[in-house]
Amino acid sequence: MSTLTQDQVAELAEYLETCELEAKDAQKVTDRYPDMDFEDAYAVQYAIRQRKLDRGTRMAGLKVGLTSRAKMKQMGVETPIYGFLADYFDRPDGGDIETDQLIHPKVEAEIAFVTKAPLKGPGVQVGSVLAATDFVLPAVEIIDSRYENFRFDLVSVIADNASSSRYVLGTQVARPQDIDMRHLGVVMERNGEIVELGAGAAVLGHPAASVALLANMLGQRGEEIPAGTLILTGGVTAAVTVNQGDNVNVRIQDLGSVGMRFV
Ligand code: OOG
Ligand code: MG
Repeated sequence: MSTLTQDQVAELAEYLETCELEAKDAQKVTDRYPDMDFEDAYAVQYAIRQRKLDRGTRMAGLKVGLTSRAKMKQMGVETPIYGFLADYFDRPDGGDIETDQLIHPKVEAEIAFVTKAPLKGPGVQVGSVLAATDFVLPAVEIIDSRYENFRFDLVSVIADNASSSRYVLGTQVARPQDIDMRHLGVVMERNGEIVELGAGAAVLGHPAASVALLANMLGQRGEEIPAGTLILTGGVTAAVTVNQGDNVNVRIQDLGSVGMRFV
């Protein structure tokens, strides 16, 4: 079911995307349209993606969010969601993140996948994901909800492209058969101090389950995850607030580290 007209979807997409591009707070979309449902929310997200494509922005991959208990508890929502990664979200390992382009960034330690074969739900499981995975690598996602104080409901955050804003990938990759992703230790440091700890299994029992979930959710729309897709599987731990001047480093066992400076 959907409740919004095409004009309302287009108007919300323009509104939220402008807030993203200008780094300013947005009013929750459900304040304006309390009856909006998931279908409306994804319609707004896809309309934001189309606005970027029409402007010549390329898509760099997909992300799944709210896949660990730590993240669900922190945000007060219990259902995983997905969003897209645009080319200009990408920052190099060891590089700078310009805080004046963001509202109130937080960092998340994540395990990223790159596929080598298409995945199409329903029925995708951990085993089929591992067989279709080229390699995995460590990642930090920088999320920046356009909503004040990151206070949102599920519909509002889906419309806001799951708070996506930047991401940094590590440069060391591993083949899925060479590592046990459930048992990978994850350590996040801010300015040299440990702020979060976790293990791969925090993400839906196995990070590949997050990719399976994504394939199955997209399958409901008749879409697939194409070969060669980058997928961020979701924060292993709670997200950590960062400010200008902070250095962040995430180490993932067997996958090396990834770091960035907030300038
Ligand atoms: C929504 C995005 C969550 C993750 O990895 O769980 C996310 C948010 O918490 O603002 O990217
Ligand atoms: Mg994330």
